[in-house]
Amino acid sequence: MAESQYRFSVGPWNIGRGADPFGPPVRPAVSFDEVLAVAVDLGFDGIQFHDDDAVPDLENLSPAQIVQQAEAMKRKLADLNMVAEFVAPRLWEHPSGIDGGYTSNDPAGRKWAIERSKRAVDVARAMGTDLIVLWPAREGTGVRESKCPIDASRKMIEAVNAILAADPRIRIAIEPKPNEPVDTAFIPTIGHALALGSRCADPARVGVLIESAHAILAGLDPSDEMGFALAAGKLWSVHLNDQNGLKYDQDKVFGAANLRGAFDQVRVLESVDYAATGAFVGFDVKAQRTQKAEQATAHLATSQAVFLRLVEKVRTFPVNTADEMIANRDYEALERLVLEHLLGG
Ligand code: XUL
Ligand code: MN
Repeated sequence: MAESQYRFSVGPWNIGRGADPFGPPVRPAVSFDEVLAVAVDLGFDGIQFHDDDAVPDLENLSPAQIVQQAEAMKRKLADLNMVAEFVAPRLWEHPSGIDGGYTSNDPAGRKWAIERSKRAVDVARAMGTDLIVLWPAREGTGVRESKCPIDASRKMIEAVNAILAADPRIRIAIEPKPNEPVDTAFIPTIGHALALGSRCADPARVGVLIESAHAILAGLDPSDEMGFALAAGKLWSVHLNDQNGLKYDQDKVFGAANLRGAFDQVRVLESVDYAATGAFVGFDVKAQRTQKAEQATAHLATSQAVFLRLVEKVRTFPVNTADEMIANRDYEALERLVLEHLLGG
């Protein structure tokens, strides 16, 4: 049974202003320093960064200035005993990425996306992390006939190869999501991400980050997605959260919609002693729009508390009894055992 200590991480975008597509912000902006203070308070060990979370306005800085600012950020984190978990190039907000980055129909857009990704590699190196996360946000279509899926697959591989070539130590974790902001994404699942990685120039340096909600949006079971990646030695980070069925990407508190599903995710992580690999447990959760500013970080504390309670639930699960039931093919008894255990019985 695993006994290792988990390392937790969070991104600045997880403490937000409460805006949604139907309304403006409902809370004041939260500075990066306040985010850091919350992370320290919660006992988190790592911060997840988009490239411009780490180096604001990087499009208007020289490569040398970018590195200088990233180094300053590293020092700021170190003073608080924190590290950067990963850096993700934010390709989906800039005008040059309007039609997707790597799969844009505009060659200038594709060139920009690769250059921007190389700057993200510089930022990662300067902040002391070897992990780049790629969420292929707009790498897909709203109108299916607007891009060729065969070409898109080739362009994605070219982009991943260019990033790998930028630094021989950099690793890439692809974070797939089937939709939003695009209607249909080219890399919708972990299977697609792993297949893409296996066709790149250096497959050993391409893995995945699994977000619970993204798997659910693809109609898949997050714990099985994790199991599939773990079997390949490719689960390099997780974004735990929850999702109430096929809606927009909700980023709910971990376990809030499906506590048993959350238990199953923790169970699969525990089964391989994920904590011992040094990989982080990240929470990609958002505060509810209705939450008042003073309590708008409770979603992080709750996600962490639920995770740790579920670790205890996994560690105290009556495995021998379950094994007997499985050997006897008495899955109704197993169902009852799991439910009673989760209910505290
Ligand atoms: C989007 C999402 C991103 C990535 C990081 O749904 O999850 O925030 O986690 O770019
Ligand atoms: Mn995420």
